[in-house]
Amino acid sequence: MHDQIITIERHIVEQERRYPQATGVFSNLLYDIALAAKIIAYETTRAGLVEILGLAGRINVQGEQQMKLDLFANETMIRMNSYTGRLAVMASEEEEDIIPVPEEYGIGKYVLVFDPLDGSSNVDVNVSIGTIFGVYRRKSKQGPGTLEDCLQMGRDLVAAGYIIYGSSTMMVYSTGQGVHGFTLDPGVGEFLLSHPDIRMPERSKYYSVNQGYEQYWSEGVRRFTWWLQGMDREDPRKPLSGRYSGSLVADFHRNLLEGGIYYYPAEATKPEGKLRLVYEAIPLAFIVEQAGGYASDGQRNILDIQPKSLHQRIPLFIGNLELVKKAEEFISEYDGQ
Ligand code: P6P
Repeated sequence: MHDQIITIERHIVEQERRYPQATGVFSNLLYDIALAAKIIAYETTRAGLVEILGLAGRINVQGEQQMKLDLFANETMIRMNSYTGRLAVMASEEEEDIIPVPEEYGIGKYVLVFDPLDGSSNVDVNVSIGTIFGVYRRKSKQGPGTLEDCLQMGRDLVAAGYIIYGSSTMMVYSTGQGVHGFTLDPGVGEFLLSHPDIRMPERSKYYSVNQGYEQYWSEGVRRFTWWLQGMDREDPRKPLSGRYSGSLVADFHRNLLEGGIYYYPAEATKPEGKLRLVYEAIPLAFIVEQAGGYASDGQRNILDIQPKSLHQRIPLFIGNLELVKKAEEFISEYDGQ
């Protein structure tokens, strides 16, 4: 019996077949993202070999030094999606404003929001980094897409996913029909289905948080962390292992496969936390819910939050449903929220 080899292209077509009215535009958009991922993956693995390492000498909208790989990933995502006629508008973590698509190539009905390279400070130390993306249908009626098209709630996502550039390159995505993982075979240049229908394990192994900031946490977050570590005498539990890489996509991916929680809470010095709502928290919240997990800002489901601005920050607790709900309980009980 020969196991069938399913490429991401074939998987996308098979998913499209379930929608008789599908025109193929959405499937082609997902191909475009997969192709952009292959191009970024190629450069990422070469980053140590060409002068692309080191700072690009520019400051991005986040006020952070832009690594050349940041720029390359951003340019690649924009170039691969600007001339296809499938998008009405884009938004990127690296761009202050929305990114219009050139009208002469046709204005499409989809919206793409993305963080082209999250965790890029890890490039120079060869820790896994990632691309995060979300796809919506445009809400505006015609003409160029608008800012409102990019500020939609996660409930309205039609697809979301991420690419992790690590010991291997994987693309994980969902169109609302479960979560599926594909591993890039660099020799062939194809993403092959390696993790069909990913479900978060019942039992959690890890918790991911930067404990260097513990002094800035609220009482509720501190107590939640002690509970995770098995130090809550009123509610003892088996301690989880701490795993924090400084790369959201890498930590999220590990917890998705092995069970656990990642959190970047509000802090005294960062009342909205650090992570971005539109192109980090919302797409990953869509993925985790499709895999049986849950994502919250400490009080509400991330997917039910209406974004107000493109680069809005949000506290994020994401992973195993039981653990995220427990975080909400501690915050409610001790922080009066
Ligand atoms: P800190 C990377 O900059 C990032 O956005 C996430 O990928 C990562 O989890 C977090 O920030 C790391 O931030 O403050 O712990 O160094």
